[in-house]
Amino acid sequence: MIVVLAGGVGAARFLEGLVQVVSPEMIAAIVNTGDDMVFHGLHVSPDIDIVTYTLAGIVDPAQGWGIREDTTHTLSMLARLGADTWFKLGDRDLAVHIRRTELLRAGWTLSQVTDAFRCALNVGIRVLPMSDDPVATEIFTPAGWLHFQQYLVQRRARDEVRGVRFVGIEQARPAPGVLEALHTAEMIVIAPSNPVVSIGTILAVPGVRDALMASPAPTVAVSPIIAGAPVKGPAAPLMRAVGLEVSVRGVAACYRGLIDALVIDQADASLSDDIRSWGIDVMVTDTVMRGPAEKRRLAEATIAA
Ligand code: FO1
Ligand code: CA
Repeated sequence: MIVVLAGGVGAARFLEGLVQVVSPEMIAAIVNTGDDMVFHGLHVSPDIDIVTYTLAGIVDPAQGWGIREDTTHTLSMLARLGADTWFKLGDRDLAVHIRRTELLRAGWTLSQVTDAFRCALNVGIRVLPMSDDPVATEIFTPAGWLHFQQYLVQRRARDEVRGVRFVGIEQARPAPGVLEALHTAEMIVIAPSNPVVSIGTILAVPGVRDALMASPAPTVAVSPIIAGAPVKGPAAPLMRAVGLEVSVRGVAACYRGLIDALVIDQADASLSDDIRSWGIDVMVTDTVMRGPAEKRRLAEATIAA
């Protein structure tokens, strides 16, 4: 079993490559739920949905989130009724949140709902929420503490970042299957996701970091930073806020003690020796995932590392 720690878009694209080289039933993704938020009374799990929609082949390819060719009639009507509609939820996407919320209210856990949906959408890999307990990633800014989605989407990541916290993390238990997957993994991969607010959240769930450290399996991270900048998202201010350099060196520092190898882009080859001097193997390859062939090659390079 290959176990992948996953955030949203970067992880989903990486997993698309991995399923080309490893049979899907041999893959389990442990997915960040700190970005989850309630909109219009509905439980939205962005990273779980991004991973599931991408592997189901229905994601909007330009955005990397939401459903391809979705419409927004519901949101328009909600706006007319005075609802806050800064979070763009398409009509088909809303069906997922309606059904998820209905099942959660009927007593299902988030893991059970997630598994039912990935089966319904013919996704072969196991999709495990990091926890069934509520965790909210919040960003401290001059405007106070903001939910991650408020910081990122509503306020377009414009506020100065002064801190990060995961509300509820101390009480959060790893979801069923998470620790078991880490204990029995033959390989652990940290996907090219935000090290602070995607992977950092998963690692902060009590027991997860220890399970990773205790695993004899080779652990490889794929850098989400290329040439000093993230491929997507607000990683730079978030990394700086927790004292990490925005570079593959900062990624390596963040995962030091956890990983055996780091996959970095050719653009960062000159930093390899620094990272190797910390006892981390470095694999240099083209890490930009443009099309299916590049995704596949990155997955192959990661396994080779
Ligand atoms: N990201 C945006 O930048 N704007 C949106 O309006 C937006 C809506 C949205 C709806 C459903 C969903 O699953 C994801 C959505 N995202 C949106 C992406 C998402 O908020 C973030 O990219 C992830 O949380 C980061 O991993
Ligand atoms: Ca290990």
